[in-house]
Amino acid sequence: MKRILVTGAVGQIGTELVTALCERFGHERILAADIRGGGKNMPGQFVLLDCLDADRVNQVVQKYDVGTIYHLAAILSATAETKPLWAYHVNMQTLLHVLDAAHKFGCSLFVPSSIGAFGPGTPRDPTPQDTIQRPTTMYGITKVAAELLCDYYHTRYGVDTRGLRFPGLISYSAMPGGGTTDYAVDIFHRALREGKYTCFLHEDTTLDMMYMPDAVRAAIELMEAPADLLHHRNAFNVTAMQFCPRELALEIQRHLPDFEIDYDVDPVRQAIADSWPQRLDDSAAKTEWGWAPRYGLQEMVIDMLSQLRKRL
Ligand code: NAD
Ligand code: AKB
Repeated sequence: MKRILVTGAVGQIGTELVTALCERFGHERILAADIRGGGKNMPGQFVLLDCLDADRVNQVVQKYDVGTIYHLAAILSATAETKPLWAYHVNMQTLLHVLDAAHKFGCSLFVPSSIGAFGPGTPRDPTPQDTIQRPTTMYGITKVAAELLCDYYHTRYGVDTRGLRFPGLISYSAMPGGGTTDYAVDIFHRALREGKYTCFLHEDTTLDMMYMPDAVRAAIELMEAPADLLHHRNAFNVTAMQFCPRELALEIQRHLPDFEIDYDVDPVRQAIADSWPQRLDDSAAKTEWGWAPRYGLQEMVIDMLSQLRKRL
């Protein structure tokens, strides 16, 4: 059986995707890879892989007989605004190398897009599946380009590329990697450790969000969906919940009544958040491959607090 390669596997999504793939397909079929070595304790096999090195990407795909790639290696929105040219280089070159390897070796390929692929000119609530995409961040520019490149490799070369536009993702296994929605993870750690949190977004900033078990399941379900059903194959809107920092804090206070939140708004991340959707219209994902979220705000908060209590 061919192997499944996850690039950027030590990150927020990869940590949980690798575990889910191991449970579903068996440890021997999963190859986790990252530029950092933190994956040595992950389930499955781990290799060091810098996706900026095209020869090494080809070598790994060939040597390990890879049939499917989940390409998660990337620079996220807030970090990208601090080093825009580097973020463009990393996000585009790593993708081109993986697309090329998928073409050469006949692999299926999952590439995540984001609510960051939209900009201030896009309707925010709801954001239609097919709409204006004029992002004002370097991250968003790379996400739109990635959606188009994946379409191109599918129509030009027949590569089985697929992708989801993820909202902000909330999880407990790994810390997020430099995004604008990271507050919605940090808040839980601070609430349990210190009983208070200073949020870098304004209290009323509503964004689209999803709990990681739904995100991981969505990626696997999309990769398993019959190809002939997928009209929007590389850029499906998916959504699960919408909230602002004030609403998330109130929900946490239902379980930790002494928890306090205050605000010290970071203008860079606030401007990014203000340009992003508040709610994606996920009707295409529902119709084309049966997407349905399982976690809303209340269920997510209960599970996050209980999982983090065990860990902290
Ligand atoms: P993350 O920052 O937590 O992880 C990214 C991983 O990529 C890191 O472990 C990093 O070491 C690795 N990496 C960076 N450069 C690399 C290179 N040259 N070669 C190999 N590995 C490299 O990110 P994440 O949150 O897991 O996101 C994964 C993907 O999902 C990204 O494309 C991101 O844009 C997308 N996404 C994430 C979210 C979210 O909320 N986490 C939302 C929407 C889309
Ligand atoms: C980020 O904030 O950069 C990510 C995303 C929504 O793409 N979490």
